[in-house]
Amino acid sequence: MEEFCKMLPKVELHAHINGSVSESTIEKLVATKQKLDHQFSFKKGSTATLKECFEKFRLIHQLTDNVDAVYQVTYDVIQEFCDDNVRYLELRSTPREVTETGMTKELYVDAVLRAIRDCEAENLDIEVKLLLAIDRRNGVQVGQDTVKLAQKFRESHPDLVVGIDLSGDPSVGDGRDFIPVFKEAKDFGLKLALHLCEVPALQETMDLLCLPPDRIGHGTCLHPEAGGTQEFVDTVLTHKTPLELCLTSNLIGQTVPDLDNHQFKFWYEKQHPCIICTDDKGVFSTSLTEEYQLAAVTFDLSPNDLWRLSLDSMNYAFCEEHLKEKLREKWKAAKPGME
Ligand code: 6MZ
Repeated sequence: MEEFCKMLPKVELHAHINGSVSESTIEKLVATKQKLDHQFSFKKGSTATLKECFEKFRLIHQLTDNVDAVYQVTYDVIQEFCDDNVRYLELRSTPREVTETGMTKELYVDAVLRAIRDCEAENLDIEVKLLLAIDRRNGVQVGQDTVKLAQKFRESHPDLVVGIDLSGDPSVGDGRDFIPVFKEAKDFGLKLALHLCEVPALQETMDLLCLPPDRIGHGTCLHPEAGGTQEFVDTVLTHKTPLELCLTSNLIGQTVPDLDNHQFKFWYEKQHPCIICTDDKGVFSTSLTEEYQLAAVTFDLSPNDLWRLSLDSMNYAFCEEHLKEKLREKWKAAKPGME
């Protein structure tokens, strides 16, 4: 099964750049700093609180405080996903400014896009797109600025900048405050991938679900057994909003009690669009191959089921239909006879 999951062409639709940074990239970056001696990722099988997960991002951000580091991380993350046979990758990242190093948010996004373009120029067997992330901790004005930035870079890179993400500590703020910002993004043709109900959030969820977003990140607590409501479930089913599901992330962050009770089962049994993703492959010491393996073992999925899950994920990508069509050929070539 391990070999099958590795060779399977895969689609990654939920990967935060700074959470995806590998140990080898960390080593390169630490070498440029003095006196940084931290544990940047969780060991396999460990658990943490979500607060502790967010503390890791803060540490990594100290390493990626300049454009060279942002470029390096993005470049390495793309290469690593490609080595893992990910053939279509949507990265997301929160533009950051750091006065001491002269990094502005524009320079941040520029560094990410340069890394994507450089990988493209190397003819890697992977297609990469970018979503700009709004960190809910930073408030609506920053959200507004992020959408403006996305609009600007979409004009110069229409083939790369495809959407907006809402992420950050789910226990902070009210997602409803961002609704006008999301509507503006949508009007401009940007897609919406929103972290929703990663923890129980009865107040904001319904209004955000009704936008509707183009995809939901996690949705851990949407269904009644996990603290959600039947109304949430019905709304997601009505809109057919795909779910980006990250098993190891939810397990380590303890937003699910155990994998048997992961929301994947609930939605997959309803034949609802489910996409297996890594979230933060560096911080959670995983890979997309491992996430597929974990899904196979936990939910008793056959190679044919996995092949179908992976191929169907292409349907929910934020790219042009002709690119999806072209990429689907890779699945047919990888496993003839599977339908
Ligand atoms: C919510 C998350 C997250 O943007 O600096 N992020 N937000 N829930 C999660 N589940 C564990 N994992 C990552 O990548 C790091 C940022 O992504 C968001 C957080 O805002 C984090 O600071 P970038 O590339």
